[in-house]
Amino acid sequence: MSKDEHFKPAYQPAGGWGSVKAVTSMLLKEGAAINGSRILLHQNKPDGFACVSCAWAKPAHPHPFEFCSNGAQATAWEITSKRVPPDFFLRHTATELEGWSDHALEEEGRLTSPLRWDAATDKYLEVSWQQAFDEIGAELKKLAPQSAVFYTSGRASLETSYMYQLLARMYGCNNLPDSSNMCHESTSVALPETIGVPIGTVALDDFEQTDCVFFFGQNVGTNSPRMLHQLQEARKRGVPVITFNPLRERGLVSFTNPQDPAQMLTADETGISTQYHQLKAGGDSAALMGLCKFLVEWDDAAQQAGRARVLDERFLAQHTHGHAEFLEAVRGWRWEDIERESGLARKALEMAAGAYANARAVIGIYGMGLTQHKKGVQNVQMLCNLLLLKGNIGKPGAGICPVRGHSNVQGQRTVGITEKPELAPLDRLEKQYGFRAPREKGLATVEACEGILSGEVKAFVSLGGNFVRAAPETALLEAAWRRLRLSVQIATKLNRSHVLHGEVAFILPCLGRIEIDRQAGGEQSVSIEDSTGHMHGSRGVAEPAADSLLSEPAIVAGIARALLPPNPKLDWEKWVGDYSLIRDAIAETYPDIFHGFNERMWRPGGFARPIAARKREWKTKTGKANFIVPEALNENPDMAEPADVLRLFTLRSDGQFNTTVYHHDDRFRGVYGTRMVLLLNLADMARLGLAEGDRVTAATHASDGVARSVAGLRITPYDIPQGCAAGYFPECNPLIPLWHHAEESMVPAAKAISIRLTRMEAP
Ligand SMILES: Nc1nc2c(c(=O)[nH]1)N[C@H]1C(S)=C(S)[C@@H](COP(=O)(O)OP(=O)(O)OC[C@H]3O[C@@H](n4cnc5c(=O)[nH]c(N)nc54)[C@H](O)[C@@H]3O)O[C@H]1N2
Ligand SMILES: Nc1nc2c(c(=O)[nH]1)N[C@H]1C(S)=C(S)[C@@H](COP(=O)(O)OP(=O)(O)OC[C@H]3O[C@@H](n4cnc5c(=O)[nH]c(N)nc54)[C@H](O)[C@@H]3O)O[C@H]1N2
Ligand SMILES: [Mo]
Repeated sequence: MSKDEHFKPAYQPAGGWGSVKAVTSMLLKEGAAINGSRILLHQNKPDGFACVSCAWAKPAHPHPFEFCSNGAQATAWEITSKRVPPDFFLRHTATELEGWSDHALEEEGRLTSPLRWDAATDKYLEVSWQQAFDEIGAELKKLAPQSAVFYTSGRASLETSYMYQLLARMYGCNNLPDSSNMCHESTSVALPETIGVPIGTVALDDFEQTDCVFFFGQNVGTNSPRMLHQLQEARKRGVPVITFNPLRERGLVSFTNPQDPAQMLTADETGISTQYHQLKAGGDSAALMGLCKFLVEWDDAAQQAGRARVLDERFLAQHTHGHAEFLEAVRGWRWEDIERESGLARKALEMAAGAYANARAVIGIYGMGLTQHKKGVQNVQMLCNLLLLKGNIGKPGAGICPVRGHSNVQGQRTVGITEKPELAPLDRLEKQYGFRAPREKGLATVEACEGILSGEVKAFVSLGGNFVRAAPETALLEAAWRRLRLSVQIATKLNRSHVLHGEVAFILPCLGRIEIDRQAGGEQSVSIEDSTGHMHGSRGVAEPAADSLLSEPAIVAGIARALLPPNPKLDWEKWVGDYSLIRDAIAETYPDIFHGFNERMWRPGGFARPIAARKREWKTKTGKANFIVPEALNENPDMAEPADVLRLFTLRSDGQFNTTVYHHDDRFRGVYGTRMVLLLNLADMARLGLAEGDRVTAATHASDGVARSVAGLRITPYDIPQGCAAGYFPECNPLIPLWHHAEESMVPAAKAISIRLTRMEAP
């Protein structure tokens, strides 16, 4: 154990002094203390910038400090005073940088100049913007459009995203995978089929009216901490919060509000979860089935005894389709199967079902614990089934609430970033811009990986993100990544997807959202959509990290002008001069959502897009909300699990934003100084002959002939169900086979991977 590594049980509540300390030390470390605290006052304010961290809703009446320690951390990371000037690359070859950690690469600071990799010296060398655009355009013109991929990470604004999808489509492909292909795509596939909308139905005011909150596989304290405000208010009103999560997460257990001085001084903790069910990873469909089974049994008994019904009979009859089949299927599932697959006792499920039955209005919140499974779509649909049983969709205080990840990941889909041509208004785009839009299905993330592995994908353009670290099958993917003809990275900070590169490779550094964006028409603002379908304006407040940076819209336009023939209906240059023209164009393509875009974007709390299911209008094939009967309750059907195999799920720590590792501590889980850990149940440790501190190699248990392993993981005992193991994302990504993904949505099944452990000899 290195001297910096230590482990202690986490005792502090989420929020509280811990977060204040974390904010201050991050600002100091990034050399941004004075400026930083001024800038933070503008975070998530109606006239300021939308936080670059999570996508949680921004209230109309924000707190004076409407940010969490993680949002502040993300801000400090972006406005850092550290820079990566071109001479950094004269000192380090790309091959040398491959040896650097995720943290070390990004820690160098903000990229400042456009760079082109030079084969003779193995170094990235400075080029002019025009040269970069011209060469990228020339390379892409040589390729068949189907062999190029235009990936987006969920941070880019609505304006940039709209331009980017136009660029790809005018070039000739729908290859527009998005980080949401690894994230909430299970939601985007599940919800249209069941309730006729691709997004959640809950708005902030529903939290004020709810009676009960169910929480599945979302780590609010780390990943969407501002939601703790709504949860804490609800708890003060006595609203039960019922959590299903294999780990006891601090943020779901208790919370001290750092904006409430009285609570800070007394260290008074509000308990968040009133029930905490530590189910087996991948046990959610079974647990949800158990809840439904109790409700149906109680309802059957009530009918027999002539008492009031437990289910919402009128809602079922008037608004749903397939309820009779679903109730019949529920009656048929056996308790022993439900208990085995969920890892929960029937008694525990009864308690949770009781709280549900007693509530007038229930919100179902969920995150990656549901979506990143082989049965990810089914999981989301099972949660819908539960909510529908008592009419908990489309009434005040109730609804389904997927917690989106990146700050504009939902919005990118709204303005056309999708590989599925049927989800983009292609006819309208054709008319608006006078071109023939490609109609072939494009590549989703997993398919893009397959294409890279097979060599069919030859060019990869990345609007943000860190694809080779975020995707599964790391070893094969990294090797294939080097065989790309062209890699183009539009980015703020250096990461592994840049230092590994194609034959022709560019890094194009861009402004971040927090920075002032000066264009021909003056200072520009952008917009984003939050998790609850509200659109917000965002105005940068910090001085740009370097004069040589271009904005994301300017970079997309630069590539477009080099690549595409001139088009009398589209003046990219004019758009870059004045982003309100891009918003006018968006409003023309999507009038229902974006009419009056420029006027409405500064409304406090944002403007809401129409969500039909909120009004109990069901835009489904049946015209009703559909119950969907699950096929099976086992969530890991494609990976065998003999007795010595564990089910691994991958996690985010308090010190990271996805592949951006701010530091190596996870204060809520008591892990300090390292991320190379494996959290295990003590009984499993005893059974497998492992002791705390042992170093192990984890190897994927699969019979496809590919060896996948991660060495050097430290065994750390933890409160986790037997048979499960937890490790960090992205360190554990080499263990995920590319074929191990959700059935309909193709989201990599990062929350259930069969692994076997071998102890490493002490050095
Ligand atoms: N600070 C910070 N904020 C972030 C991010 C970040 O990295 N750092 N990432 C952003 C992004 S892109 C996203 S998508 C979101 C992700 O936010 P979350 O949806 O919270 O995702 P994870 O942290 O991957 O895991 C969520 C929780 O699922 C639990 N879990 C694991 N397996 C299962 C299971 O089978 N069933 C159940 N019920 N629970 C399970 C884990 O214990 C964990 O508490 O956060 C966003 N916000
Ligand atoms: N095992 C496992 N794998 C997972 C997950 C998991 O839970 N487990 N989660 C998945 C999920 S939910 C997601 S969303 C993906 C995340 O996948 P990505 O979105 O691809 O990855 P990020 O780590 O968010 O990208 C970080 C990089 O974005 C760039 N960047 C930051 N800000 C900006 C900006 O303003 N503009 C531009 N152009 N670039 C910027 C920086 O260069 C930074 O290095 O990972 C997925 N992978
Ligand atoms: Mo995500």
